[in-house]
Amino acid sequence: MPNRFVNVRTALGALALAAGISSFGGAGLALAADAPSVSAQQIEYRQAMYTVMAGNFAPLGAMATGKAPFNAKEAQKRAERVAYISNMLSEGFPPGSNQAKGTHTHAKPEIWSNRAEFDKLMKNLQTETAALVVATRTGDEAKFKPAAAATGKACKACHDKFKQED
Ligand code: ASC
Repeated sequence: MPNRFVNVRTALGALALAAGISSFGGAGLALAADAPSVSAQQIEYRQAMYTVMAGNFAPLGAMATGKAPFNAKEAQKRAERVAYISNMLSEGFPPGSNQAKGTHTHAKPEIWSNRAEFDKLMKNLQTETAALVVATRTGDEAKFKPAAAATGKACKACHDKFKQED
């Protein structure tokens, strides 16, 4: 589990102790009820990663499909971000973060019940985004286009299986 979530809980516990209240006491309960649950934070964290992912893949998609002119420097910058984030995504799906009260998630339960397949598709994304970085470093549009298309395919393969589109 990523440390930042553990730390929030630890920090709340320390706060409750410092105030001299039991976690079963009224004030302790109020504190716990006001704080977002650990899994709600995890869901928000992974959604934030996908937002940044999409924000950086969009200009790549536009260049790859001719909706925007090819800009080698821009393509490389965006590709590096997409590759970096693709290596962080898996940590957004720790055990027990399937659902949380008050938070909408698009993550299907199969992510946790068929983790090997999810991990395989995630690894594929990492492979394709790494290849996209290599392609953009050449500055060659002809190398960029198929690599961007392959990355889009890797995104879609996982969405088709594990993302609820509602
Ligand atoms: C995007 C975006 C996605 C992917 C996917 C690729 O720009 O937001 O989720 O590309 O549509 O197939």
